[in-house]
Amino acid sequence: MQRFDPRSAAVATTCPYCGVGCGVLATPDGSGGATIAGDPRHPANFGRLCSKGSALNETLSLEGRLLHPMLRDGAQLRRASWDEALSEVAKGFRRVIDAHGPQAVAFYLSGQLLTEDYYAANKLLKGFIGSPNVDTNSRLCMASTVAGHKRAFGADVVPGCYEDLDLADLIVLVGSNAAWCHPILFQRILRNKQERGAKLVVIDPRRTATAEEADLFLPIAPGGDVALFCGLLVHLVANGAVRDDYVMRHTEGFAQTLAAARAIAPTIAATAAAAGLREVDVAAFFELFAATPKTVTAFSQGVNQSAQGTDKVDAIVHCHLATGRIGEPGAAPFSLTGQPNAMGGREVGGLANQLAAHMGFSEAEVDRVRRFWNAPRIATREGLKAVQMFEAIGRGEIKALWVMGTNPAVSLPQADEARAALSRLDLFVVSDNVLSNDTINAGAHVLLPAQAWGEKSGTVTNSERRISRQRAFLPSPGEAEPDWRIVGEVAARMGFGEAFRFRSAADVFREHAALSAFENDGARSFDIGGLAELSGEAYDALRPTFWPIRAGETKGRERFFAEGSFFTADGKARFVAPERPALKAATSAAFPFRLNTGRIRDQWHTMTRTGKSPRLARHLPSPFVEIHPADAAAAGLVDGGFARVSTRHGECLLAVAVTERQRRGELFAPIHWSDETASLARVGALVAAVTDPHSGQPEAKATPARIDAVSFKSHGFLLSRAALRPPFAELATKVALAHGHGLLFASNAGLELWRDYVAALGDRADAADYFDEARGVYRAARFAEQRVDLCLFVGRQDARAAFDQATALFEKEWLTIEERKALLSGRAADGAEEDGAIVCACFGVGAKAIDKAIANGARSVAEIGARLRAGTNCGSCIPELKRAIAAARACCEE
Ligand SMILES: Nc1nc2c(c(=O)[nH]1)N[C@H]1C(S)=C(S)[C@@H](COP(=O)(O)OP(=O)(O)OC[C@H]3O[C@@H](n4cnc5c(=O)[nH]c(N)nc54)[C@H](O)[C@@H]3O)O[C@H]1N2
Ligand SMILES: Nc1nc2c(c(=O)[nH]1)N[C@H]1C(S)=C(S)[C@@H](COP(=O)(O)OP(=O)(O)OC[C@H]3O[C@@H](n4cnc5c(=O)[nH]c(N)nc54)[C@H](O)[C@@H]3O)O[C@H]1N2
Ligand code: SF4
Ligand SMILES: [Mo]
Repeated sequence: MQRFDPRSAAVATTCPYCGVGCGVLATPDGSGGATIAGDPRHPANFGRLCSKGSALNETLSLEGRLLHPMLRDGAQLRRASWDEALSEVAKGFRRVIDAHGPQAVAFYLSGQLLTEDYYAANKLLKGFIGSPNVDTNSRLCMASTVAGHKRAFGADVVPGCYEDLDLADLIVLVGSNAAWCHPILFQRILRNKQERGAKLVVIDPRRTATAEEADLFLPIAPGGDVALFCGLLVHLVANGAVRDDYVMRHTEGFAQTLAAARAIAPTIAATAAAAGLREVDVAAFFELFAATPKTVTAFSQGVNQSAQGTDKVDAIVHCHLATGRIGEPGAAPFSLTGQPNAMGGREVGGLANQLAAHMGFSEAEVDRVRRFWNAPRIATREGLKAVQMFEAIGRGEIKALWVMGTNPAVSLPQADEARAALSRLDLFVVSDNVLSNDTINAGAHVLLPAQAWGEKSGTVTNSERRISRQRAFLPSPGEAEPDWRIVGEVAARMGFGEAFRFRSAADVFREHAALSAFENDGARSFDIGGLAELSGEAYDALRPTFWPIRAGETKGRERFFAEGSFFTADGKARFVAPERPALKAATSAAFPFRLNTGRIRDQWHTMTRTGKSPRLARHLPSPFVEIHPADAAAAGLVDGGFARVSTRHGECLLAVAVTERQRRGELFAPIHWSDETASLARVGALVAAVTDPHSGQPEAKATPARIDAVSFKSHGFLLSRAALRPPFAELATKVALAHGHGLLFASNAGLELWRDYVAALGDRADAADYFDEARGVYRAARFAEQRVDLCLFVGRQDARAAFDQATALFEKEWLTIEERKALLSGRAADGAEEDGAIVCACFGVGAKAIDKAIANGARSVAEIGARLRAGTNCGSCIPELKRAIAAARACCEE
């Protein structure tokens, strides 16, 4: 944990990762780095940070950063001036518009842009170029929630706030691995459990770290959620838990929806069968829910990323509407948003089916925005949603694309096709922070350097509708510029300068706030007119604020709908009968498994930032696929071996992790690795691009797949001061180190090849080798001064344990003779602590040390914390500490 001196020049900002939106205090060190601490005054986290937030200081280096505009010259990118690059973009768009019309231009944006950036980009394309084809990675993320909210509430409003998680007596997490993905909220939930005795139910096909903390865990079959919540609605009615007064006064459509629910899940037995659950578990859940007025049901991608995501969202919402558990302290359906500004993007209208400021494409709304922007060419109909947008690019209908703040060549479903489509573009512009990612490498014509977290300045909105400032605390490097300004410069060069006269982020924000209030008589939920006249100083000093905050108001609103007043024409909420639940794509003899995809604790998306952190790399350093032991045995797969996972759309080669946490017939693979960091682990390439009919969100968690064992002659790793990429490391993953480069690999090359490779690297002055042909082992180390310069391990076994140990030695400034010997033996030096896989990222505490502490008598998380400090800072590793204690106990009892 870093020491933080509150009197020093700390800047209060917001974490750039998940939608919890934690406040961060960053104290620049004057040489490009900063000390990071949680902001005790921020209402999202009250000073706490998770492992990713705590490691932000390790992601600030300028290595790999895009610092100057670049233009493509044949196969190469060359540095260009801003003027040249911007003119190229403006001229290119103009050329495409003249030849093919404005709809041949598209922008693909991101929930990691600031609200100001998002607003400017949306205004340029929809308002002035006149193309509706603006969509965002939120289509892959929150679109089903948006559609579900709009259908049920008449507007995209989250009815509750984080405090509800502290006040609820029952928290239901559906399709959410909050322990890893919203860790600080999860800790609030655990505190409520501990201090107030709240109950936790977790509904997920996998026994996740989140599930391990649950009082009741429902290992649901993929896609079983609609049936489960239909069954719950039926149960609530049958057991008198419905609030008839609320339903009568504030809702429409209850009877039809109940009839549909009865057709889908008439009884507990039918529900259990449809959801792949045990009847006792379903009954226990229903009874708990029926009996607990203060219930929050929080949900995330297990709900949204589904071809029935909108129905899933509303099936949950229905149970809250029926019981009147909405907008009351401690009672609400609650969407946990993913990205730091997923909400801001929804507010500005960054989705293709929205225009701006929660307005759509009705004639009256188009007319209103047209007048406000003074934009005669404004788009008048919905644009193409992400998946359709990339299909249109593939067909050659969209000819110019600007990608801002997202990495679609990795994150879109059927990512190989999406990537291939990019090569058809006449003009392909990317604004990013990095010089290289899979999207840029798909052939971008123009690269525009955007300011990154710590350099940029503006606002983001978190999951509870709270607007917070991100503030710059580092100088802007190279020629990087804020995205809103880059957009404005292109607009000016296209002749729209008048509408983009923003001098600061505050200017953009004020206009956005004014539009939200423009001719808004209360019919539009999103109204921040109260912030439309903020002075520059007030904007700089803005404290986290809930929306709405209307003109004349000084305080936002925490909760909605306790008294009805929905944003529909008649003020009533809508129950909407769901379709019969079914996954879109069926499994078959060729593709008998279901591939589920998602996140791990210590990486963020495509790793352009977290991938730089050595601390975060040590938890799960390389790409893998999880499979149930029985399925593994049947397929001839072993833990630590390798497998080819294939679907109709692509294939990956992944390490095999055999685990009881996985259901039979299902696979799970994390989404983080790309061609930038690994050889064949772009999991998006496997995922089918089938989408929800209402939200257009792809079903990223249930693609039919097959898995086959693959074997390599050897496994190993290479640690080196300079980046090396041996050509015969066929399957390789880059692993961040503090003072060098790590590569975990599998290879079919013979040992001699490896020996020759090391020999060819030169200098044998201070060298040690170990060659054992019979055992298939080759190890080499080169020393310079007192430290390791290079270390190579090749062997037949899974190299992970040796890797963890060698990494620790590699990072040392000088080694003892003992340690030098230990390095090649693959065993720890006498007396030295062996780490094992890092469990506690904050203090670098490994599994081995934890097991040892338990063996020496530590019986609880607190006792482990007292001995090793593990789990005492961010708490992200507490579920794993508990698992280790339980494992030790089970082992003793055997
Ligand atoms: N560490 C980390 N945290 C993150 C991110 C990250 O990259 N890394 N990304 C952020 C973003 S953008 C997002 S959107 C959030 C996502 O946060 P989460 O939604 O919590 O994360 P996921 O791992 O995508 O999926 C959640 C769970 O849904 C389960 N699931 C799959 N299918 C079903 C189903 O049919 N029904 C149910 N009930 N569950 C199912 C999966 O097994 C998985 O455990 O995380 C945010 N936080
Ligand atoms: N199979 C499968 N696919 C998924 C998911 C899944 O669960 N399964 N989840 C989906 C979800 S929920 C999400 S949110 C997406 C995330 O997927 P992406 O958005 O593609 O992933 P990131 O790695 O966050 O990409 C962000 C890019 O923006 C850059 N960047 C960061 N900040 C800025 C900035 O301020 N300005 C600019 N111009 N660039 C910036 C980064 O360097 C990086 O290249 O993945 C989706 N894809
Ligand atoms: S929970 Fe972690 S990743 Fe999410 S905002 Fe807070 S510190 Fe950042
Ligand atoms: Mo997301």
